[in-house]
Amino acid sequence: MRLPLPRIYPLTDVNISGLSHVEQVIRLSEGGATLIQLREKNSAASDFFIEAQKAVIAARERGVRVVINDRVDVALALRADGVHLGQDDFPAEAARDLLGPEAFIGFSTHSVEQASQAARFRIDYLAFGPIFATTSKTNSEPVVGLEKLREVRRRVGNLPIVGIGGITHDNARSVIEAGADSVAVISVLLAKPNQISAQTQRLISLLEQY
Ligand code: 3NM
Repeated sequence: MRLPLPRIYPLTDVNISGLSHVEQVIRLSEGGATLIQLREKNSAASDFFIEAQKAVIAARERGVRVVINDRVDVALALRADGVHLGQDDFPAEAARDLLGPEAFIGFSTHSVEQASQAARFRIDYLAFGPIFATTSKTNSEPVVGLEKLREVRRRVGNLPIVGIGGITHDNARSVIEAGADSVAVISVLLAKPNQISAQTQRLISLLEQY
């Protein structure tokens, strides 16, 4: 295990923010984010590569770690800090073999069974969600809720857990209290692009006491 997960883990979203990945990285890091996932579900690999490269450079200049959603090839080529994989993405174990022991690898799970299984992989954290209802992900899985999160916490030993889905300033503490180490968020930080830094700062200070 490398560096511990920060309490907040923002994901970029060009549609929700209306901003490029690099601009989102700049604003999120100005607000205090230290780990950011670049998530791109629409653009061509060639376009995403260029955008991600700019974002990785900006992140590096600011001492921020960057994880690439889904694209192991992009993560490898850009020497990003790691990759985040979904259930149907490139297999996590194969990603570990490709990226090496230092890469930061996360894996999405949507049920207690998936989470228990994921705990056997060589991953750095598992994401569990959606904890609450979300409109940020198309074809989102059914809501899992806080009780299932508590169960996952009991089952996966000390593997770090990232709660995701519908997390806001109002419910973020409950996610940490239920056993998540970190909250992954999109819309609460990005929906108002000129408030990204302020909302990031606000969420970090809200979770500071834990
Ligand atoms: N993955 P927001 S929920 C990208 O359940 C993503 O794995 C989820 O966005 C999962 O913070 C989700 O705006 C969307 O709800 C998170």
